[in-house]
Amino acid sequence: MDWLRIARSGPRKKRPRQMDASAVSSPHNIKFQDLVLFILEKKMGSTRRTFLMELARRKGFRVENELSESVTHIVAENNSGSDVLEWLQLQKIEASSQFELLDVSWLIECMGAGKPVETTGKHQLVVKQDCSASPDPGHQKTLPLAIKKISPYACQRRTTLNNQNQIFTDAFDILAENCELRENEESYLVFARAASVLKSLPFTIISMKDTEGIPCLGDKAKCVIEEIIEDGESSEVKAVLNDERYSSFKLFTSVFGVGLKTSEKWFRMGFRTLSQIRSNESLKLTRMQKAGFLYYEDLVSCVSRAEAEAVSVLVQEAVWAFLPDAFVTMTGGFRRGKKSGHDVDFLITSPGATEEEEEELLQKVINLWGKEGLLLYYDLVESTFEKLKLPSRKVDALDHFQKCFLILKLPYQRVDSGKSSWQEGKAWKAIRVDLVMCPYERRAFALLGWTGSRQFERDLRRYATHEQKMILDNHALYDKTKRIFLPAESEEEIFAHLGLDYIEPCERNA
Ligand code: DCT
Ligand code: MG
Repeated sequence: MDWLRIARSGPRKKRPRQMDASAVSSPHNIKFQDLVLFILEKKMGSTRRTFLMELARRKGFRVENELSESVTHIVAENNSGSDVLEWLQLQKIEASSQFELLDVSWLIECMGAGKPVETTGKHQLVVKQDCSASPDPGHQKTLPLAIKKISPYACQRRTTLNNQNQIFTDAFDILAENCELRENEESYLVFARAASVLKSLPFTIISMKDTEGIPCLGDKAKCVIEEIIEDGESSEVKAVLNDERYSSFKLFTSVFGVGLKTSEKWFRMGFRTLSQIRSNESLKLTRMQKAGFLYYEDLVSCVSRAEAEAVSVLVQEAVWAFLPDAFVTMTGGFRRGKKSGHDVDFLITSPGATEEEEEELLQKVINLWGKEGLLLYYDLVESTFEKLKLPSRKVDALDHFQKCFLILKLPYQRVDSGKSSWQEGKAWKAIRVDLVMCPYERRAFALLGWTGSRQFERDLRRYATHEQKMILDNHALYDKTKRIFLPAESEEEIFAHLGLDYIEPCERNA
């Protein structure tokens, strides 16, 4: 131990404490070889740090004087996760190092137990980002990501489903939704971006100090956070939840085929419940809305992963009956690792199909399901795709591929599990399915676009435009400076063209 250094950095007035001679001279036996501790002096003070280091060493722990590559556990006291991250940033440690950031309570428990105790959420100042949905453990991202400056673009952040700030993000999601229903785009973005950045944080915000240096948090967003920290809830969110217009719009738009315009009309007509609408015979409903009401209960209950997998088999069977070489990929939320969703999205593409075969596939699949009695509703939208057209500059523009919005009748016996959500005496469940057919050479762009999340896609396009002078949409990437299209065979290539680190689908839950 470097006693000289510690004695110098200790309080001036007091003399260095008299140490047990054996503790100073004899090296302690290291019992726990797998752990290398470093105790942060900041806010703890040197006296207490020295005491804890000595105690831990006596108990058989290896404790380093300096932060180094070999450290596995950093222990801090009176520091929040962001305090420690800020301090670490100044240390310029190698980004490859991996360690846990723990509160001193963990060390105290270890001292009591005389051995390392398991690190749990209550000890962790910064929790490792969970990438459980990724099949490749080599892609696990740990702490150093958080040390890097947080980007204002969602496509430069890794956002898993392990949300450490749900109390805040739930509030922002409600506020954003309310703005969206009121068609207030500007405020929608304020709240949606705040929710998105908080979902990416590897630590929980516990005080306003933790919000320092986090982008996308303006005064409006900070006020909401502060209120939740102080009172446990936001008065603005409470007001939205009690607002008649908000609850009516939420209810109306939960019907398949009902958008903002229809909701507005029904609200103005004085309707407040779905049964009022159902029983009013003078209302003209579209074919889509009729299906929406008919299968309402099934469609509002979320699609489970087991149900999505069963639908996937149905889609593959039907597609391969006509194009055996076709790739059928589940996209949307399920590709990002979500356990449930409001629909199941698929991208279909075939390397060997002629243009004609490609064009006819979805109609053939629909006809087959029709014959099999599996088709409850469909809307086939023809392709308006043109090879040489520049990508769309609109962030929210729908793509031009041929697609089909369906309601499928998923037979009960095709699902492995999740039977609890099924109604008694009914042998099937209505499921919303989206099929997209794209030309083979555009599959990487289509896959990237249909994987989402919405915020991730929005920021990818914003990033392309503002940081790279490129235009990206679901069909292509165009370099405005070089005036060329940049082709891509994979999502990785698109990220590389954009100068971005690759982000796994399970890290795109922005
Ligand atoms: N998408 C997009 N812009 C939109 C709508 C969708 O970029 N305006 C992309 C992102 C996700 C993908 O298409 C599928 O859309 P949804 O099914 O609406 O979203 P999801 O992420 O799959 O969510 P859910 O679980 O609710 O289906
Ligand atoms: Mg979806």
